[in-house]
Amino acid sequence: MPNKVFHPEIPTVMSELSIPGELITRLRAAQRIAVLTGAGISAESGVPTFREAQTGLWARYNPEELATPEAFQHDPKLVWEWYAWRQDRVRQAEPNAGHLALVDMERHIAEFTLITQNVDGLHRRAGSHQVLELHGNLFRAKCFNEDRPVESWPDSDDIPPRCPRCGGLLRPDVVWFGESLPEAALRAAEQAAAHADLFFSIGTSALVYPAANLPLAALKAGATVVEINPQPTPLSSYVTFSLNGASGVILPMLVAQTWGKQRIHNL
Ligand code: BV8
Repeated sequence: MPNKVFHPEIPTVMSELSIPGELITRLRAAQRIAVLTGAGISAESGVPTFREAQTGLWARYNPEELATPEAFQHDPKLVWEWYAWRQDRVRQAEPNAGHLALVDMERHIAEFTLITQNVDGLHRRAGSHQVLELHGNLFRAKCFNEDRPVESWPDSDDIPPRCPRCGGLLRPDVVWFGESLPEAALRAAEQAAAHADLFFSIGTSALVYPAANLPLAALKAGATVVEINPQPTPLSSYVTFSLNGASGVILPMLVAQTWGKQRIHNL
């Protein structure tokens, strides 16, 4: 398969069987890589993406309306149960080959930063270490009144449960629309984007800010930006390389063609 001719001004689209040679060359030379992931990287683990049609009981709700403080104040039980349903979906899921390929990539790169919008914790379960969770984590709870984490609470029939300190309602420790992102995580993500040789945007619709600013900031700072997504996004026309496909297929291929076959993970 002849290598694709590389036109820097035109995103290079991956041929169905191989990663563009120019990208492999840049990967092998890279010292600093930053990766931003979205719900798409967990799709092959069976975890529904954030905007795809919700199933069953939740089909009639719009996630962007549920993931807000207003929705929680209006119907705390509904919102708490939506997150409990998502927790169950994630508990039944395993990290997929895409998550594991990022664990392999981390081993080859001097400075590797994994930034995720996902709240499912699958990158850590896959074995990634330095993970910046921009939007929090499904499996952590905090007090709605105090805005402070709550590690455990007494069994009760209350839905949502109550804060053992002040009796206020517990809520998921995730960032809802209209809420600020964790400052330290966002600052570290912005630093990683500003200094990366290569920036990957993987499995995200690139619609949600400030996360969606990160690949653009990397591009502005002179990084090679690579998008991995079966669908085009608002970012697609700006990136250096556009790899159209599933991250669970493309990432293992990219790691194998760049650094050779990886040890087989006990998936
Ligand atoms: C903020 C956590 C400052 C909860 C999420 C009005 C007031 C305030 C702010 C705003 C406003 N109007 C706009 C904003 C900004 C707003 C925003 O960006 N809105 C958008 C919709 C326009 N942002 C905010 O509110 C942020 N905070 O700005 O604070 C502030 C504060 C106060 C007042 C003013 C300003 C907070 C944003 C965080 C929201 N929380 N999640 C939860 O999960 O329940 S965001 C939510 O979207 C998820 O976290 C998700 O991760 C994120 C992004 O979605 P994606 O991950 O991209 O998922 P999606 O389903 O969209 O796409 C999946 C992609 O995968 C697709 O492209 C698909 O093609 C691809 N795919 C599918 N299969 C595969 C695949 N890819 C690869 N392989 C596959 N196999």
